[in-house]
Amino acid sequence: MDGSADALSELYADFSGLHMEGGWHRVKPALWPAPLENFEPHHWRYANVKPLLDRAGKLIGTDKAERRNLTMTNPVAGNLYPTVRTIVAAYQMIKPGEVARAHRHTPNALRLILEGHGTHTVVNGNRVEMRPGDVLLTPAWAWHSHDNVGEDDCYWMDFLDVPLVHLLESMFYEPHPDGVEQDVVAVDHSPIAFRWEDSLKRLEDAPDTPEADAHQSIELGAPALKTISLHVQKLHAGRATRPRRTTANNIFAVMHGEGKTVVDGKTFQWRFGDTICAPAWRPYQHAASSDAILLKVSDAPTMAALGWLKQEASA
Ligand code: GTQ
Ligand code: FE2
Repeated sequence: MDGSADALSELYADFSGLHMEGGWHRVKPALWPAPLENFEPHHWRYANVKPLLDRAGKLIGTDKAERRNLTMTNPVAGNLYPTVRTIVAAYQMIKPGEVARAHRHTPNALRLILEGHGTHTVVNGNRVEMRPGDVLLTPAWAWHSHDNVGEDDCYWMDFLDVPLVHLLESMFYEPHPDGVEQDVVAVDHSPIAFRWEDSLKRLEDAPDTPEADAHQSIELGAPALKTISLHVQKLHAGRATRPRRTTANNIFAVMHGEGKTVVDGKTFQWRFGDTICAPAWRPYQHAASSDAILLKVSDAPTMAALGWLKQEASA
């Protein structure tokens, strides 16, 4: 091989002319030995979020915003939307008397109710009350609206696989032609509703799991959604979990108690309503100062379906 430097540069110029590149000549490699540190570990405090939602509540009505939601944007440089690669998390608030109009979309969604009574979600014609600690599912393409007929401002967290849908270019969205669904049926028990009191009961009977990322854990649905799994996890006061890492992208929402989580060397002190993200392959470890309960929202089902779910204890 004795191609001259000039001949090589000409070849590379001709590659670009055809919108091509030599695999050996890439500016950035296409393959690497292990997941990159891309999305950042981060912590959002409910105490900071709530006043912002209240201010938005004074300025933005359901006429201007179909949803009064505040998304958690991962701080990695250049990011405009996802919380982790495949999932976006948001806080949402709905005021007494408001209706968040019906729509449907290909992204899967779920909600974790934080505070307030009198709020409902209507999913495919079934109207279900949402109470604090409850988790409600909105599977892909299901019609859904929310309403608040109570006296409290209601706060919850949303999790959606919108960033995955963006990556796969599979987005469809449509508003309901009637604004909200007609002929709605009130239901209390529903496969899309996981009640706080049921989760607490199941957790009490759950075995101790010293090797896992929580001391006791139950799964909601199996999995809850095709792309997202949900685990309600108990952390016992004064006892740290084993540090681990996984290819799954995980988001933790604090349902109860106080503690700290170390994600890849960053320490986050959390309390009720906070959100912590542990992006793929970042080691994480929890330690609660009082008995605590987290909701783990994970893209593990996506990774598993594709054969890419890997997890291990880490240092
Ligand atoms: O409540 O339907 O945070 O469609 C983002 C998109 C909430 C919802 C979000 C949504 C919703
Ligand atoms: Fe939606």
